[in-house]
Amino acid sequence: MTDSRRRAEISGGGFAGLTAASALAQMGWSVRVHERAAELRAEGAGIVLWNNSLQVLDKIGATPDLQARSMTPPAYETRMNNVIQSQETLDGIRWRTMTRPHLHDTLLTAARESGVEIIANSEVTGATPDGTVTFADGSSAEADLVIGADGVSSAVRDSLGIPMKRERSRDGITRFLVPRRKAELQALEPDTEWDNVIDFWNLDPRVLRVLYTPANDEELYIALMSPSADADGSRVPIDLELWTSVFPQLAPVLQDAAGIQGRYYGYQTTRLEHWTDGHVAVIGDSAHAMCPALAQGAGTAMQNAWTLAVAATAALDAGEDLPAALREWERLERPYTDLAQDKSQWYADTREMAKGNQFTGDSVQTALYNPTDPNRHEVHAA
Ligand code: FAD
Ligand code: 5PR
Repeated sequence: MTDSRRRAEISGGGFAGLTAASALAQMGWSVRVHERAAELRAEGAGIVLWNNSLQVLDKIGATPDLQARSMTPPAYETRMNNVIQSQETLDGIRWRTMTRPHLHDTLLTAARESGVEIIANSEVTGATPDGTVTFADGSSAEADLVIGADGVSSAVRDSLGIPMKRERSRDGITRFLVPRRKAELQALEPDTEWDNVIDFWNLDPRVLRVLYTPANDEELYIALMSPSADADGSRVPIDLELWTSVFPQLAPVLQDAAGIQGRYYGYQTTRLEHWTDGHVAVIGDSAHAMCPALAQGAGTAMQNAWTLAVAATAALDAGEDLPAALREWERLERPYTDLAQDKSQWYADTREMAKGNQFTGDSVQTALYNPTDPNRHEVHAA
């Protein structure tokens, strides 16, 4: 039996690829996701999602699953030298913290329930504008739409030869998931609200920062930032003596982190000349890797996955030219991602987040965006 449905082939089973896959499958497409790794799972520790991606999770039906093991902390607190600069309650801003494995499991379940075919050990080597995708085993496939959601080293992007600029920032981070140990932390600092996100900054005499993010009742995400030029600060496994001397109130959780190998990631931003070529589009880190300051790398990936699925489906329903529709999608949607990239890089370069009171103006525009509102562009134009 031949399948007369529209076909999408997606390279990469990360947050971008799985979101696009669920959306397209729910819009009637036949979808295959190719994941190079042997297993579908998320690397890394914790993650924060905002309204822009939470709206997409609502649409693909993944919210109940996500809610079950995630939280919204009472406030986002910023400290300098352990002195509180701000405690922002983020009223009116939808946000949630969780572990990366939990978000990935949630998206995987949604994709499977939507009828997506997910193929592990399937490495994509490239794509061509006519909608052909090629694989490491020498085979190839044809699709109406090919999506490169294969991360910062994207094979789909590189095979198309899209001009790209890469900028590296001076800071980087090592991330861990550790047990909450709330009672022990409370014993060390009884006046602290240990359910808050707490961004502990130290700039003088040495740049060292711990971003403390509760992910659920049992798990804590901690991110340890230092300049890449600081050999001891960026060492893995972490230099426990150094970190506990600067952050003694975090000793119990730093001790857990010291028992994990860890990996130091330098911040980078990549910008492409264009995100689409013929029947191929790139989304997520493949198209727009960004510094983590605004916590929007995955958020914008999921936002663009959704809007791409809507735009491609609408174009084919109307009998329009898909390549032209993809260019129009990029023209309308890209400014929101460009803004998130620019702002995240500015924060990374200036370390202005250390001042606190950051959730205003440009800095929350991406977080507040609703990519599922069909009238969103009219609202902005008006
Ligand atoms: P990836 O997650 O990289 O997924 C790509 C997938 O494609 C992988 O599974 C890979 O194995 C697969 N693949 C690669 N090549 C091939 C190939 N040739 N063929 C087949 N499969 C392939 N974002 C947030 O929104 N909130 C946060 O709080 C946040 N914190 C962050 C903290 C740090 C320190 C960093 C570095 C990033 C953070 N991000 C955050 C950003 C976020 O992690 C990324 O933007 C997001 O993971 C990108 O998703 P993706 O699906 O595009 O790419
Ligand atoms: N927010 C989050 C995060 O993980 C990081 C930053 C901000 C959720 C670092 O990993 O500012 O670097 C940041």
